[in-house]
Amino acid sequence: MYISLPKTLVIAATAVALSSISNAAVAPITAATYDVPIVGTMTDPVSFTSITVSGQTYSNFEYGTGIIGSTPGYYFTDGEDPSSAVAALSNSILTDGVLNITHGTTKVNFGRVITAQDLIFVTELVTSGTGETLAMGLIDSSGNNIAGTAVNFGNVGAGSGDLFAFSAERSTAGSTISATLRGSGVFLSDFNSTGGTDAYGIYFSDSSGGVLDPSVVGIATVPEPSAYATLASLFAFALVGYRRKFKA
Ligand SMILES: [Ca+2]
Ligand SMILES: [Ca+2]
Repeated sequence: MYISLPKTLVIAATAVALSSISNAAVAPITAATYDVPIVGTMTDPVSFTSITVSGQTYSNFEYGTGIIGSTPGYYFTDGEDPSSAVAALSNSILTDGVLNITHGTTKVNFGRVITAQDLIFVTELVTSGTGETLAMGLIDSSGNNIAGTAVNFGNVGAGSGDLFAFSAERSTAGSTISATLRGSGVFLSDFNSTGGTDAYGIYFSDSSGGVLDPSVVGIATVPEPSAYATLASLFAFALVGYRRKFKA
């Protein structure tokens, strides 16, 4: 026998399925928490413990290995001194990074296939205005650019406020930069295409020149709804046990 589901029920079920997939075009990091207290102008190393993008909070981060074609300068604060620009681009530290990267040759390889659930986020040192315009394409497992994937995402800090202020030193001149930090994130679906190849990372730059100064490039995974369900059921069991214990 053919059972026909009411149309409204089908629509409701579809809406639930779609709403569980969190996706966005380039979206700013609107809130964050850090591993050290953020007070005044920071001069010590700072890393994220969580970020919020498009209303979703992420706390599960992976960073990659920087690949730098040219030999740019880099920046860091008084409390840190990365060994190289590659080191500054490969770590979780927000207060060090690479200066004025070159288009198409600055990359980060995350060492695994990027999935539809991975938010790719980039933070940027800002010395004036609201940050630079971000261009990004995908790279394969060998670090080669995947043709046809690149897209211009617009201003890296559009719609957001500064995350915090910090005082950076240039590796080359030894001069100090007063800066703030902004950041944003994208999903695989936001790229022009995936090029039909597994993506392991990104190549990126300022879309209007070469003045993007990234401090961290990472991926943050959308929490699995099933993980929430498991946690919720564990919590329910624990609560039942707790109540029983007190009733006994
Ligand atoms: Ca860094
Ligand atoms: Ca900048």
